[in-house]
Amino acid sequence: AWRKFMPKPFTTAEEFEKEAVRHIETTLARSLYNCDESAVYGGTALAFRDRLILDWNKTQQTQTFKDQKRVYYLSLEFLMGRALDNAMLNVGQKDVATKGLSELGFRMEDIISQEHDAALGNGGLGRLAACFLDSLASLNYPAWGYGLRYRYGIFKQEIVDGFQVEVPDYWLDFNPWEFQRHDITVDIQFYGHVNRWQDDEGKLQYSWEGGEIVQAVAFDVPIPGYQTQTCNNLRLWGSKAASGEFDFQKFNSGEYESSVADQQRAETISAVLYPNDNLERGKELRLKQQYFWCAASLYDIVRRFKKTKRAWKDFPNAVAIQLNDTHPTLAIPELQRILVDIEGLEWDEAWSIVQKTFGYTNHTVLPEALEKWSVPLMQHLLPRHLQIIYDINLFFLQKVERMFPNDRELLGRVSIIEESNPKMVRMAFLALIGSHKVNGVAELHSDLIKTTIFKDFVKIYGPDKFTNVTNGITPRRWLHQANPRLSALIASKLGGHDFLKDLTLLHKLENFVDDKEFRKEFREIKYSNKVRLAKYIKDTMGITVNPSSLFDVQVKRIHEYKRQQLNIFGVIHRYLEIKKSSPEERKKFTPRVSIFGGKAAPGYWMAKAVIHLINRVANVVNNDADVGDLLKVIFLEDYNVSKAEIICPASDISEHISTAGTEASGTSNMKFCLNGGLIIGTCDGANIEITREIGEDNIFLFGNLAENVDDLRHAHLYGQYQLDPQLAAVFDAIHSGTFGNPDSFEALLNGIVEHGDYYLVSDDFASYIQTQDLIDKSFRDTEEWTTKTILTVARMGFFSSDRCIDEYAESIWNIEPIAQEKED
Ligand code: 26W
Repeated sequence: AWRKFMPKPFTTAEEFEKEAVRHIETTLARSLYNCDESAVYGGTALAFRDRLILDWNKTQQTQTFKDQKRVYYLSLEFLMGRALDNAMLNVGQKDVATKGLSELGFRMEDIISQEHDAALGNGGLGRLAACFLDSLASLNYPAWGYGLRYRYGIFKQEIVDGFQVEVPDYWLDFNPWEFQRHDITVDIQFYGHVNRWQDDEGKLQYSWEGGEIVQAVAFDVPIPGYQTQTCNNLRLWGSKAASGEFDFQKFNSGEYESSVADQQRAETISAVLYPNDNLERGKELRLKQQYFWCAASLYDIVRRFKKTKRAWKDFPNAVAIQLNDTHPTLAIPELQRILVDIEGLEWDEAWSIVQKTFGYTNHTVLPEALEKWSVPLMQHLLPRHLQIIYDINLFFLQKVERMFPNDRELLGRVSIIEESNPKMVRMAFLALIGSHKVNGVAELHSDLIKTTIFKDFVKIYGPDKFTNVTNGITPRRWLHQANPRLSALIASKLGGHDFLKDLTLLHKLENFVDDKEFRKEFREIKYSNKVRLAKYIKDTMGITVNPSSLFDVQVKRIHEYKRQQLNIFGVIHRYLEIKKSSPEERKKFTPRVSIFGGKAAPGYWMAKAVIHLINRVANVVNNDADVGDLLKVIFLEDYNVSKAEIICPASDISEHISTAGTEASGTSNMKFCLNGGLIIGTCDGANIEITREIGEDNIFLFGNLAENVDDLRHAHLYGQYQLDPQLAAVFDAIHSGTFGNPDSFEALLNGIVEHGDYYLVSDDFASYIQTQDLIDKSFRDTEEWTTKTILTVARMGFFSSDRCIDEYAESIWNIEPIAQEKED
């Protein structure tokens, strides 16, 4: 009946202004005569939010009504970045709003940049989750994300005297994109003990009693699809003291302080994102976060299923749950506990439901990143779950024993429990055993997990349990939003923006590779993106860089395996070459700007030393009159999603140079290529598939192959170790104090010279330098370079996260999109 009262979304600039101004005056209570950019951001966001909410409500209603199978994406990280621009482009009203804002005297760019990044993630894994949500909604899949509502996202990075300093990222002052659901709360239990008894039929029953309760509160975030009415939901859980927990006894008996302290302790669970990337630290609070979020999410999913009154065996036909790495693995014993202890199912029946429900994505083979939790800690925090894990393990090992009798060593190798002191629960094994499919994130990576960490499990389950889904990125944010001019140029040639929904259409650009006018515009767009980045560098750092120089970019988390040290040693090598050449010889150098960005985990000293070295080198090189425009070194502070949107369209070359076999996929490699930048890279992760798609002529590969890495490492430790002579010259320069006190870099150099060069920096150095020289030559040939960059863009269609999500939907989740009703 109330349909006739439903608000109508704005359609013209004037209607937009009316809505925005109304929100500024009333919702935000800001008078128009002291209205600044932040207020206008608020009004604009709220005007678009109204529009989104209508789609959102309708989508949720339709999904409930249709009752098709849904997928739930469990991720401890969602690196969303800003929401406004994305909302405007997806809804398709950005032009209207831009006109409206300019009539009010504001520039759209300035308004967009008022928004705080939602930085609830570390790096690749969190950003992948965000791209997946965009694709799921754009393809009309019924899907929810589940995560934690951290009050502090990844820290803000400041560079002080060349060192990284971490500053807390409080981002919730004004966040119009979340809705607290005061009515949706779940009580989550910790600690306590297990009671065991026999019921009337003599069956053993278990219940988990006592301990403490923390309340989970739902915060919902709308996820709009591109040019569709589908608007999915991301549910983030915040923690607070359970109502019974805020102890009125204590409160009244004068223990006000301790009752407030209880409250704060509860809120600590969702306070802060752990800033480690690819490094496991085993902290109790992290385990608490994991269980809190898994238990709340499962309770929610089960509650929704129970409303449909379907039989339990139907659960996997209604629900698919994807585990984004091992962080949500506790969802497996938690579902088993709900089904057996609470719902009264038989163990085997429950376990078969569990296995059909879950899928597990592995994102790393680095041993230091594999999660293990100590048995005593789990016993203390989650006593019933530990029992269940032991039972899962027992039944699993019995099965292995029957398949491979008398292989004790095999049992030890595949056991979920590592027999160390203390004993440890191996989360990756639990995730694998509790899922029906395990996938890697690029072909090489998916092959590697089958021959290394999960080798024994291929024998046990057969190869079909393992599959590959090569990562992708959303072209909406990473092309259309980040590079609007390139998107418009492509649209003008392909007759519209359909390629944003089917990225393989880009291949038609090959028809224009010889079109003079097109080539010129393509180059001009790259140049203007470089001018924009140069201006950003000037404004934030006061350093002038020449946009005609070759822009060489490496932005990603700082990690030894990603080898930013190889890059900076290469820069030093170049500097030494420039210094020793005559003024005449100097004319032959291709002017370069080496741009770095990325955060180091706060306790990762080696990564911090790399940041320090880059900044020291920058100081020397940028102030050396002999060098001038030939070389500039820039370390961009606080690399994040919104900065990536400026950086990715502005590169000529980007570096993806991890030691072969260490980078599971990489996704920024895709972002740079899609924006017409070329790659210098190793044969690692998705670089290999990028090469296959775009052609060997259009990528600069170098270095040793994954298959040789073990032998090389072995040779370093037990054979004669020969430092590459050009690298030795670089080390001499560092030792002689060219870049300040060499003591700061002792550990970094010793890792290579004394401790076996685990990441093969020296082995790959000559090949790296040679390849960089090749790039210099190629870049000077503007026509050749233009052809390479156009062909690269044209052939990147495969790397859309839409393709990736369709593969998950088909081969892992078995879900279908919701048919869209035609608009009247
Ligand atoms: C427990 C500590 C910890 C924290 C984060 C361990 C591991 C992680 C992540 C799995 C690390 C990560 O982000 N991995 C990256 O995932 C991307 C998306 O699949 C890949 O593209 C990257 O290659 C991989 O490093």
